[in-house]
Amino acid sequence: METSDLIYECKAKGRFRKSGHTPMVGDEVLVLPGSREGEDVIREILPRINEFVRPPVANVEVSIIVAAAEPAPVFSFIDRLIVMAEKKETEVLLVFNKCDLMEEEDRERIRRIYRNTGYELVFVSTITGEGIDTLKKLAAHKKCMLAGASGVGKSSIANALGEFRMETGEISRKTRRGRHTTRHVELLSADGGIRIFDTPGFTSYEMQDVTAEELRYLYPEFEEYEGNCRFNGCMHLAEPDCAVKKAVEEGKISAERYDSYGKIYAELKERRSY
Ligand SMILES: Nc1nc2c(ncn2[C@@H]2O[C@H](COP(=O)(O)OP(=O)(O)O)[C@@H](O)[C@H]2O)c(=O)[nH]1
Ligand SMILES: [Mg+2]
Ligand SMILES: [Zn+2]
Repeated sequence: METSDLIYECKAKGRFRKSGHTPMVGDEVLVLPGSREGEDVIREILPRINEFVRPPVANVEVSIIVAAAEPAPVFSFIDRLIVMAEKKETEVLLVFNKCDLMEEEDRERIRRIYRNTGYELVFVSTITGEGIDTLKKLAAHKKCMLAGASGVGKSSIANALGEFRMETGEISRKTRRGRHTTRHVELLSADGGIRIFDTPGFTSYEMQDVTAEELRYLYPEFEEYEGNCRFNGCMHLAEPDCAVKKAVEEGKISAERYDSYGKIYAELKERRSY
């Protein structure tokens, strides 16, 4: 357990285990100080703003969603991560790394795709240092989690933000069963108020909570058109007189974002019919 200037080693009381409500990494807790070092006890877990299952962390305030010049961004994958982050009600920060390898036209395209989402978009390079200070300012004093495909530079970014010395370029270890080994998760802190969960980021496991019907509410740029479609409960897909589709045609919503919406919707629909 950590405070502004101290780290305490605490025991969780047995009653937490019995109730199934056990402390998670990222929890805010009330501590009853013990008479000796190492005897402090967690009395109460304060209400969580959210919980993730894989990795098991709580109170993620910002999802730093990372893509890169290479491996080339897969926009439908980025949007799936955004959807999960929105579902958990975290702030979304879009980071495009390896911008030392990007042409201005690549940046323009990315800016255009996310223009009406309201998300902060930061181009960074852990090699040249571009954008790192901006990212530090945006992430400061919040509990952040990095998410993104393997190889985009999540560990490199964490190290650039706080000199955490995370292993980079490693290929994720798998067990013989082909599953990722469960590893110890930590909330790391560094100077400047940077706090990052030391995990490879959330997985599609969290997608289980998302329904096809609510997907449209997880695309912030659709919001201003809600209620303007001919049909109540319009999913903005095959329906006629759809205000969202009209906005796509007029270039007010990007075609890439709308495409990913359709893809993710179809996936969620299929999954539910199992
Ligand atoms: N050109 C370039 N390469 C980078 C940059 N940041 C990271 N890399 C490289 O990308 C590879 C993957 O980085 P890593 O941080 O391990 O990615 P992770 O799998 O998302 O944690 C490593 O070989 C890094 O050296 C960058 O800004 N520019
Ligand atoms: Mg890594
Ligand atoms: Zn519609």
